Amino acid sequence: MRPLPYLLVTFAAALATATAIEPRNLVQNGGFDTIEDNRHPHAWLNISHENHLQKCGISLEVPNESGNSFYRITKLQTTNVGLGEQIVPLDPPVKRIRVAVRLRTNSFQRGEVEWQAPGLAFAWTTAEASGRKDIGWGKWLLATGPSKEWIETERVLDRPESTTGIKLTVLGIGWTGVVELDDIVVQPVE
Ligand SMILES: [Ca+2]
Repeated sequence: MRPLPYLLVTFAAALATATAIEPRNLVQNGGFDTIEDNRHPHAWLNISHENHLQKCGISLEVPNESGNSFYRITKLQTTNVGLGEQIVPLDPPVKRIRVAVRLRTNSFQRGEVEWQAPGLAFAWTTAEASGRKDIGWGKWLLATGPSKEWIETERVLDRPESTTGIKLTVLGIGWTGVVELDDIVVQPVE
């Protein structure tokens, strides 16, 4: 039989493992490493029909640069359209999350208002179908200006009680230009 102190230490370690929140990324295919139909990024719902995208002057690609894949949106018109969506479920113990994305926005023209910029929008989701709760644009991860380099932006958000997940939407509202996204992260931090 093992001595009591050994058992206590083992029990404490097991408890710590059970309660600690792992810093894992909950987003599926946040790095755009896998594609479907040789074209669409896996796990990102394409919410607009192909014909509609063409009519709106939009093309979506998953190019590869030195072995790294990313999402590229070319948008020639100011038409409003959603360009990819993923709902990330959050387990009840998660109180706070870090959301991050890398953006490269070689050339883009903002829409008429400040939030009409390329990037990632969020909304909390709840179990009820009608229960989507918007998160204001001030907390979205949007490009602040053209950049030839990749720029990572992040926010830490407190998850409201009764919400069950966060919906990420790649937004195409008002802006025109070429925008690239990579390494999208939703990470529990508390
Ligand atoms: Ca990538």
